[in-house]
Amino acid sequence: MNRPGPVLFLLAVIFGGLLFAILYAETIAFALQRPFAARPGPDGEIEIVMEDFNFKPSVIRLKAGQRVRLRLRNEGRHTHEFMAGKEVKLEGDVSEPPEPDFFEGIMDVRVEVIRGSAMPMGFGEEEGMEGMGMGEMGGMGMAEVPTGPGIHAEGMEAMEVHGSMVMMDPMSELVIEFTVPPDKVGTWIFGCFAEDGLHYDDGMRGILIVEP
Ligand SMILES: [Cu+2]
Repeated sequence: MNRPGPVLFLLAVIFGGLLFAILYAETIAFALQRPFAARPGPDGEIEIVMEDFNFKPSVIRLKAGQRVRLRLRNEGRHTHEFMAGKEVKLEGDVSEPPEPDFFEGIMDVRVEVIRGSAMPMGFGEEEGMEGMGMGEMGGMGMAEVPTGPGIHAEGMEAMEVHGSMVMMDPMSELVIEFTVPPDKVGTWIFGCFAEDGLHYDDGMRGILIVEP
């Protein structure tokens, strides 16, 4: 019986390695280009850039109890949205905004438009108030959500608002500031659901992890 010599052994290792690399090429490439989970800096701020069609970074880690500032910048050519929630479901073949809304029940939220045309909707709503839009019931007194051109109460009522979201035109910048509640610990999805979920389907999505 022949014993495999060292050369044969070496060949087997090389061949095995190659086979592994070929089989898992996609996974390896994905892992290499995938940014590590980004965390806010010492000042609590984290920058999230929107492009056509992705978010950078796409994995964000926040800590419960931390006061954070999500600085969103739309560097794409399209109007983009930012929404976060637990689970994205398909309605027919359309990806629907995630539910329940991550921001629901976060009452100390402040949304500030830094530049350009951006519109926040539905922030600062109490638990169970989801879908009520920006009406008087929306807890707007607590959340210092700016109003401006294009934000009209009637318009909001006519519009179906699924949870909290911001709509941002190209070149716009906006900050969402809030304290991460301990009951939000877990893994969430964020994404842009513009154009009937097409942006989301094209890769405009990410993961939001809240650590205890
Ligand atoms: Cu988008």
